[in-house]
Amino acid sequence: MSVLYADVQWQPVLDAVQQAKQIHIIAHVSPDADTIGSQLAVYHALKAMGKSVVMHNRDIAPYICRYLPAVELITHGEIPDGIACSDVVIAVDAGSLGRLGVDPSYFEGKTLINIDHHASNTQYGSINVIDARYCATGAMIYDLLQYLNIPLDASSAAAIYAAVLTDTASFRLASVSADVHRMTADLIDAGADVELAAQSIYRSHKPARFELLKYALDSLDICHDGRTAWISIAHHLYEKTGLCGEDSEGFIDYARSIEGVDIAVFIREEKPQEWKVSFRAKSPCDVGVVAGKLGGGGHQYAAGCTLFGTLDKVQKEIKHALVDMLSL
Ligand SMILES: [Mn+2]
Repeated sequence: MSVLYADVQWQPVLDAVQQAKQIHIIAHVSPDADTIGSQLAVYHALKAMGKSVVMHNRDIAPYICRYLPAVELITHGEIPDGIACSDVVIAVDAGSLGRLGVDPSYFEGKTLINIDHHASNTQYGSINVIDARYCATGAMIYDLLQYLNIPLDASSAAAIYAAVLTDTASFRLASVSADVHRMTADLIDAGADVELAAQSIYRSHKPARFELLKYALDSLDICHDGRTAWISIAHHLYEKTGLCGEDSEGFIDYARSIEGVDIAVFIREEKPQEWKVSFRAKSPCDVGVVAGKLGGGGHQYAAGCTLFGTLDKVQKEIKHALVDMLSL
C-alpha cells in the first residue's frame, strides 16, 4: 500500500483525534455513498484506535449503502444529547457548513475537522484538509488511515470502495488515475466485495424508479445546438411514484451520455418551487463555476445548486449562468 498524495497535512487531524473525548462523524445532507463510505471508514479507523466515536447525520443513509458494515449504527434527525456532548466533530465530503444541515451554534466550543475534496470548499472547519486532487473523499480517508497507521480491514475497505466507485461514476471520470486503480486493488485485497457492491449499488432499484425514469426521459430537451441536455422532474411525479430524490440518482447520466453534449443538467423539484439542480460537464466546460454563480458549488465535472420558483424561471436562470461557459 502507498498513499495517493504524500504532501497532505494530516498531523492536525491526528492531534485533535488523540485529544478527543468523543468524536462525532457527520456526513452531508442528502447523503451519497462517498460521504457515507467516508464516514464509516473514519468510524472503523477511530474505533481501531480505541476512540469513543458516534455517527449522526440529518438525513437517513441511502438504500445503496445498506450493505456496508456498521451503517445501522448511523442515527439521523435531531442531534440527541449523547451525541451533542462530543468535543470533536469530523465532517466528510461537505463543501460548506450549510451542507451539514445542522444549526451552526452546534459547533461552538467544538473542534470541527473538515475533510473534503470539493475545490469550492469554504474552509469552514477549525482544521481543514481540502484537496481537490482526490477522486473521492473516501480516497482521502484511504490516505488518512495510512497516516494513522491503521491497517485496512474488510469493513473500511468496503466503505472506501463504495465511495470511490460511486464518486468516479464507476471509474469513468478523468479523476481516475493509475494510482486510483492501485488503491482499488488494495481495497479488494483487504476484502472489499466487488460483486456485493455492484449488486447493492447498481442492481437493487425499486421498480417504481423506472416509472419515474420514463417521466424523466420524456422531459429530455437538447439545446444550444446539441451542446446541453436537460432533464427535469416535478415534485408531483415523485409523489405519484412514491419516490424521493435519491431514487432519481444517476438519471443525469442519460443526458450526459448523448453524443455532442458538453453539459448535462438535471433539475428535480424537491419541494414545491424548490429545485435541486445537478450539472455534469465534459472538458473544457467547468460546471463548478456555473454552479458557483448560482449559489452552489462542486467540481469541474460535477456540481449542483438549489434554485426557487417555477421550472421556467429556474431554467432561464441556469441558461443565463451557462452563457460564458458555452462560448469556450
Ligand atoms: Mn465526494
